[in-house]
Amino acid sequence: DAERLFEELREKLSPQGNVVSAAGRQRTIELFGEPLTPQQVVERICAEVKSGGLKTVLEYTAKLDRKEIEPESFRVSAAELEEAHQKADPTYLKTIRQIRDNIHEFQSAILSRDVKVVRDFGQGRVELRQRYLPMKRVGICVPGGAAAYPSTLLMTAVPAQTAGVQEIAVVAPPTDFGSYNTDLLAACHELGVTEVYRAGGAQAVAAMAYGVEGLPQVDKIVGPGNLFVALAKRLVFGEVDIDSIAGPSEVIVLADESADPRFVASDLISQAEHSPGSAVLITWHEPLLKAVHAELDRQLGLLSRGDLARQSLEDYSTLILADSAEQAAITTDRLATEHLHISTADPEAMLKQVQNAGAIFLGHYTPVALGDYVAGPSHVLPTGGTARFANGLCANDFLKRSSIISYDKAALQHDADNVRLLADKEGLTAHRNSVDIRLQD
Ligand code: HSO
Ligand code: ZN
Repeated sequence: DAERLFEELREKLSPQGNVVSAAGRQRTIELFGEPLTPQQVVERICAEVKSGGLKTVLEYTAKLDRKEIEPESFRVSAAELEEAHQKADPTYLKTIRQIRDNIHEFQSAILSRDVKVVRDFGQGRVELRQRYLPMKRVGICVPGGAAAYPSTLLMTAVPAQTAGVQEIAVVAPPTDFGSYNTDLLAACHELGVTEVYRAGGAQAVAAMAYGVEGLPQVDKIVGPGNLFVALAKRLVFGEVDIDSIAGPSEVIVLADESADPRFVASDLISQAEHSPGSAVLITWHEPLLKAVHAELDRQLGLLSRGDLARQSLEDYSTLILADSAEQAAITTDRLATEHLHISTADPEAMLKQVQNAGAIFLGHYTPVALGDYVAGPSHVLPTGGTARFANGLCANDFLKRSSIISYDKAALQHDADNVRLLADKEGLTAHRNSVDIRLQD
């Protein structure tokens, strides 16, 4: 039946499934001389880092990342950051600055601003406010397993800076794609990010969540990572805040007869090349589906990561022929994808029909890569069907808010009976008394 088919589809499309619900179903790993689930491995690493500190982080780095790091070189030195910046291609640095400005422009436009509500009772006056302040210290995970991701640094650090976060700590695995990547280090220097640490996986998350020698505890941990990073973030939540838990990249392209099959195929492959990545075409125009199929094959043969992308397309992707645009919209909504590309003649009309998607790209000239790299909204987005309830990262995620309440005596008088009544209902006489005592005379 339709429901079963849908569940199967969802299962197929998610390389990790929803990270949270899939954690229990992952294969066990032989790691400490016994078979452990990823969840158990992460629990163990986090507990040990909490008690053992930096020494334990470095032990796990040696064991899991096969990299011996001395305590002195855990943090990337200022000289290293400067040197990477100095040697970097000036055009690259200029691009970093332009993208930073784009991100900053959008993120400051959406930044929550303080709100004040005044309630005037003739004599009495109530002032209610909401005040936003930035978090003090934030930790960012930059992945570095399968490819280098300076873009992820931009898409996390710049929103934090826009919010006014003063201290930003970046962790990246000790690989050539991670914290030994000179493009990444140069970008850190360009953005004024001075704290970069060589660690990845659960041990890096635990280090930031609990604090270790040389790396003080952060208030919030954000950024993508593999299953171990995701599970560790979930584990330390409560000790610190986290962003939503992002799994592998996904895209749905909704396309009608106006779409160019070459464009559509290129968008599908571009998310599949993240490897793993999931790419879905939904169309109600059969000739397009066939043309995209042929075009996928042609383009995969031409691309350097074509084989990786082909694997993702085989494992986690599908081309769907819908009965109608309406049906396509319903399926899209149920999959609640990370990226939705609406490649139709009237994308605004389709946009109205879809509610669940992390980021939505309109029209034939807005490939997802624009959002991945330059546009301004963060590319850290909800995956695995979580766009049903979760949001992409933005500057507001680095703010905390306080409500501020202020009454004068006449206003207290005005609301006193309502307080008394509820205090009586709850039997909390001291609550009632705190009002009575002020209004006695
Ligand atoms: N598509 C990824 C972000 C990214 N793309 C980084 C290229 N570099 C997020 O889903
Ligand atoms: Zn991407």
